[in-house]
Amino acid sequence: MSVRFIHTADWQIGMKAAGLGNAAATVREARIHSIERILRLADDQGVDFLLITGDLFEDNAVDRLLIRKVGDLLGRFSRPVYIIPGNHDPLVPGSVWEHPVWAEASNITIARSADPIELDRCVLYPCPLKEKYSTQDPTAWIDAHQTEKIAIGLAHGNVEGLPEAEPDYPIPRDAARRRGLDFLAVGHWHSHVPYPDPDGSVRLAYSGTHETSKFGERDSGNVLVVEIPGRGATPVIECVPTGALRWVSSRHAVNEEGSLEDVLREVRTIENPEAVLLRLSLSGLLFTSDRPRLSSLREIVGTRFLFGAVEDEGLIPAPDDDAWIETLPGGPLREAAVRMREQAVSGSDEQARTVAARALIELFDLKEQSGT
Ligand SMILES: [Mn+2]
Repeated sequence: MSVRFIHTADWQIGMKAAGLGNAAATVREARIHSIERILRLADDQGVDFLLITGDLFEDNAVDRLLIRKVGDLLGRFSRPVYIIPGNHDPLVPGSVWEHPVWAEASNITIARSADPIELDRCVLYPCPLKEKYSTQDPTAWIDAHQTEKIAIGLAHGNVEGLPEAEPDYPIPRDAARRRGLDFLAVGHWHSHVPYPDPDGSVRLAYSGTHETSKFGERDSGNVLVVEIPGRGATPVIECVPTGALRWVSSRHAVNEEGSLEDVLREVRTIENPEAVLLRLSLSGLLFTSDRPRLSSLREIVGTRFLFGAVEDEGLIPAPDDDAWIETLPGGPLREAAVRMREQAVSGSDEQARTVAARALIELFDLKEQSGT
């Protein structure tokens, strides 16, 4: 008798999305719209239930209206939903889990204690978090070896081997086998990460967040549809994209005249820019003839995308390309430009070089605008 479910985590509802200006509201709303997409997927796939393994909310202080909104959304869903509190929304006095919406919805179970939940064809082993930090393995209490039904764990923490120094809620890499689980659904890491056993079967995985939450996430914006054919059988896992927004970090080192043209071309071909957050980092040499292209880039990135930022602090004026300085009127202005030029190329430290390069670029722009 198989069990089929959706594993998701880290919705981080109420996330501030700071530093994104006008795009922040859209980014926050997208996290709620993607929930609707997950519920439709659950219906299409005919799953038995939904597992949410922690950090459904950004923190315990989020707007109570948001809790009501998400609770109602899940409460209207036709299938059971099992939720564990994570380290962002731990089960503490005054937490989001005290809101009446959770008791109103008969299909939602907030796991408030580390006790098995026995269902028709499986047993769930939830590991709710009750504080923000801990050095304890949250799955340590589980012993499912004697269970005859399919055994599924729900946990939130850092699987051993992640590039994080702090031993915060550490989860052993072989926790599923060690505890006798057929599958251990883990939250906390925002990218999808499967942990294959030596035989290739995956019994422990991060689903990752359902909607990308920041730049640099490697494989986020998905849920996992998991089917376990029977007790001891290898889970069949499908990673399904659910995110609507794309966060693109693009780095370019430009060192030849005209190479900004390639960057422009790439930026112009990004599809659905209104659903893309773009961070474009430029480094290398800025040639006078490329200045209009840089202006075009700034204009396109700044207006066409949901959010766009051009980080061009790494650009310095090309050394052999300072003819424009000679066209400045003689006197203090030209002398200052010459000194900045020297600083930009051979300043004593990186900061001094960067500051001088910025000043020089701004001076050039001023010159262009004034037509001198
Ligand atoms: Mn977390």
